[in-house]
Amino acid sequence: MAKSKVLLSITGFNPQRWQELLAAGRDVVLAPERPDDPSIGYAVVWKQPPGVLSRLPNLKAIFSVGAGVDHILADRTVPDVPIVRVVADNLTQYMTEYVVWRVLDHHRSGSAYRAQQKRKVWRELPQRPAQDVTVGIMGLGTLGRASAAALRSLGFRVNGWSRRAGPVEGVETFAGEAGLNAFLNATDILVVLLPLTEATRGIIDYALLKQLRRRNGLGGSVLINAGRGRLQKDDDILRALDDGTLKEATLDVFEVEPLPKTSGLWTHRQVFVTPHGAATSDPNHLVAPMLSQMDAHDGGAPLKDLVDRASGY
Ligand code: NDP
Ligand code: OXD
Repeated sequence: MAKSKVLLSITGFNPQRWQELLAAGRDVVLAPERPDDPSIGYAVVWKQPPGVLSRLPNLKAIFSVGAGVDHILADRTVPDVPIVRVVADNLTQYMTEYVVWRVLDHHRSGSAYRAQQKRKVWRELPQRPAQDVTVGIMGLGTLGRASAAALRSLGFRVNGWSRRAGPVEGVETFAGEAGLNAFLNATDILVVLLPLTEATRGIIDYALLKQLRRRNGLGGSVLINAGRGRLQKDDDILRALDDGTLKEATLDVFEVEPLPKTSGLWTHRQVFVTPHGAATSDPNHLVAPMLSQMDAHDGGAPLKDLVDRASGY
């Protein structure tokens, strides 16, 4: 029997490589000729246009091109079929590199040295050992745990916050609303690796940033957000930077993407901006496992890395 087709629906970047690689395993449809095309069994999507999945009668599962799935669930018409997200060593490695890079850069006064270099200033800045610094990670999932392990191996103290309580080796863990303030009060560098859900939208606001620890010698607390932009309030971050609540921030994600040219975050001297590229989804690493899952599922195997629709991640 012929394999069912894959609908590839990607907005915001070129789907060509995804299409080429998927076509090695199944027929690929970029836009169905009919919204109720019965030959489509799977969809591979990033920010699909609303409604594009809603009437496919034989859709068996939706594959997200990323680890996050808020871009899929934003479309209220998404049918009630399983959603598979990306859990892959390659993506985890990229995110771990990003988090370690940004934590070390803040920790080792990267922005101050870059400013000194511009003025040809030869002046050594104070150092403190990593053991004196606590990195608090919001979101202790696949990506948060990997970053925690890498930071621990460098000597940082690592705390983590998640929805449900549970132990993580070498990490002091906090959970839920009840644990949030204690977690923040013990955090010097805050790393955000949460999914965007109804419960997390806008969580990184001024009041939350005010709870971070500001210890003498460290020069203030630091925010690193590589989760999702709508977890944060851009204006609250600017306010916190301007009144000294925050010393510096690294932001990979923003309320509106691409970050509008008018945003004060672009030019703020205490802000480091990257264009939602902390961990790129690389089709060369991700398509083969997707095709294998589709074949295995057609043969009766359960899907892996499923999203819990009720929790939104
Ligand atoms: P996971 O689903 O593995 O982990 C999510 C973590 O967030 C879990 O620890 C979960 O808690 C916690 N969490 C969820 N909701 C809440 C809540 N309401 N309160 C407290 N904690 C909560 O996701 P990943 O680690 O794989 O990815 C995390 C996010 O990173 C993605 O959703 C995506 O938005 C973002 N991302 C960004 C990229 C970029 O390039 N900038 C690239 C890849 C991902 P619990 O453990 O209790 O379930
Ligand atoms: C993801 C992303 O969710 O790249 O994987 O943002």
